[in-house]
Amino acid sequence: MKKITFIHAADLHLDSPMSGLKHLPEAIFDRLQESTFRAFRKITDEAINRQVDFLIISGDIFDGEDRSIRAQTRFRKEMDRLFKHDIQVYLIHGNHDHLGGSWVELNMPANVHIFRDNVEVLTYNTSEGTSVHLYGFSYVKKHVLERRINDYVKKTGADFHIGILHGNHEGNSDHGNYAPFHLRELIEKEFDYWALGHIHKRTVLSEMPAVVYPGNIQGRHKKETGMKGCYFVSLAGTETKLEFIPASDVIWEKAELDMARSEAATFGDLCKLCSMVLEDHRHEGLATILQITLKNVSFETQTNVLAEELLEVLQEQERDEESFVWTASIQIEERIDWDRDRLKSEADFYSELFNIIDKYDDAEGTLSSLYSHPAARKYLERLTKSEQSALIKESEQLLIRLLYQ
Ligand SMILES: [Mn+2]
Repeated sequence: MKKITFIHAADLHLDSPMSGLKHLPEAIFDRLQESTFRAFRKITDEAINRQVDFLIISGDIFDGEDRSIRAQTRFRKEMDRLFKHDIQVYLIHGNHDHLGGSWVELNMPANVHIFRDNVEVLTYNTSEGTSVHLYGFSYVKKHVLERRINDYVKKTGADFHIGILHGNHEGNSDHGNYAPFHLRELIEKEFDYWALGHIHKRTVLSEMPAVVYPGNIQGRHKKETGMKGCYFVSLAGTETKLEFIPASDVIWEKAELDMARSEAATFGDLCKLCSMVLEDHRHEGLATILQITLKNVSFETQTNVLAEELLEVLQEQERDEESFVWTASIQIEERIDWDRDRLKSEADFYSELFNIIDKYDDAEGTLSSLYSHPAARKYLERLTKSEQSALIKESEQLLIRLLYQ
């Protein structure tokens, strides 16, 4: 039976600057800065150990269009290792490392096949006589907004057909709408596998045929949570097998602690409780960056002081750990132990206040002086709708607290 195996990865974003995280202790920041390289190393290790036919990388190999020398050198080192093991690499460049940028070019070994700016077909043959056609194109500029899917035309004469595409599955608004496509359009091509890139969240859009976003290989900020990696794929006859391979060296995670259900009476108790949460999130040999939310914290607690001191305790005990769980933030949600109706019956003032809060729809206007501040605006991302409503809820709680105490 005709058979091939390969690894499909995407969005390596090698040498991501991890901006906005410079406040971390040096050792932790260094670990993060190395993380994209270490994650990629795990992938090439797997390719060698499993003796795959080839590795596919579906765009955004480099984070910056200048393709830092550091990133290219480290990437080439991995390509050389694969070359020695006779493993081919098929790659396309995406919106981050598009061909229009300017960089100092390091030559890659002969096993690395880079698709150019028009969809082209490359052929791979195994020694057992199985043949594969691979289709793909690289971004010539950052913003490729045109539909490119019609340029993929099946060329007969191979046992397997694999489409490689960096683009947006239409309807996904979290990522730039580059080279958009509908799933139906991919399926109509009658390929055996679609190796997608661009969306950083791992998603299998279809299983027959397999249409796969492996996601990025290493989370780069608090919104890219969980273990990330690549897929080991085997195509045998008409059967496709997918196996996820974890690759991240640093994992971003979230934890919630419900104080209404905990026995923590003192600060010491709370520290102990949080330490247990840290242990639950420790992954041997890996690093974790954790955001903790304490829910239902009682009304009387001095929340600012609590969060600050707790954070210090939790961070201090992790400083020298190899497999650290670094608490990046402690979010405190107070217990709502007042209800609107009761307050309204106490004074008309509260009815009016709640009315204003419910009708309020100008978070952006209120925050505009912050967002136009020359120093602050560089670090701020636009608030999403749900972040805005969380902020309004928090403000309500603060107001009631100040008014009622
Ligand atoms: Mn990307």
